[in-house]
Amino acid sequence: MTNKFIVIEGLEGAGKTTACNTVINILHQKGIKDIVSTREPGGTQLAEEIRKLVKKKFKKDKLNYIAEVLMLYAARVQLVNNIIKPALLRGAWVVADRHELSSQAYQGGGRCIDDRLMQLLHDIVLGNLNPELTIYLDLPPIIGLERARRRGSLDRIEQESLDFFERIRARYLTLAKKDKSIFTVNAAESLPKVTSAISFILQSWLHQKEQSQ
Ligand code: Z5A
Repeated sequence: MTNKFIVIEGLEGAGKTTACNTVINILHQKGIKDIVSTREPGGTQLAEEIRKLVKKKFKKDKLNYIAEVLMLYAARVQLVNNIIKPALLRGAWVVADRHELSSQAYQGGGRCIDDRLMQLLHDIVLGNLNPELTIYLDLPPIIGLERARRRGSLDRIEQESLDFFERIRARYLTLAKKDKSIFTVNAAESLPKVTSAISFILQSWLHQKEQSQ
């Protein structure tokens, strides 16, 4: 069920939204029409409401990190069951702007949430649903935050310390090293270079997929 599931990952300002559009354009050029694009947290009516809560800074009620991870998985379980799984089951492609790797990096790496809770949430919410291809856009957090800052005011998570984002990046890199389905792109390069790296990875992957069928 999962072999048409592509995920784009990375820190803020890494260029994920731009990369998702590149992937979708390449799939369109291949004649693929049934493509569902998602973003996390979000992508369903309820999950979009959770997204607003996750990004909001409450003056008198600091968001507990366990509450944060539970909210993210609550949004994910809605998206997975109501959008992603039905799309994959009918044979559509799914192109996702963030998925579970974000939780592993931000909540597991950044917030230092216990591995046992992360594993439990993974098992309950995703079971054996795995993306076939993940493109991780790697860049130093200082560059990504600067890009995000240029776009407007920073949300609750974006206002965290540089240390927090360095831990997230380190976790992304560790996870990418261990998993052959994750391809790392240097997102500090210029936009045309990043786009051409993504295009190369995707075209090679699609070619290999066609050969093995
Ligand atoms: N979060 C979490 O903690 N745990 C989870 O499990 C999940 C999420 C799923 C989602 O926020 C927040 O939730 C995020 C992690 C957390 N919080 N933080 N911090 P979001 O979706 O609003 O934000 P984002 O995911 O970080 O996306 P973004 O800031 O919109 O960045 P982006 O999509 O990666 O980049 P972009 O919009 O394509 O590009 C940003 C700008 O940079 C834009 O002006 C581009 O033209 C420019 N850009 C892009 N690439 C380049 C290059 N190569 N050179 C120069 N300029 C570039």
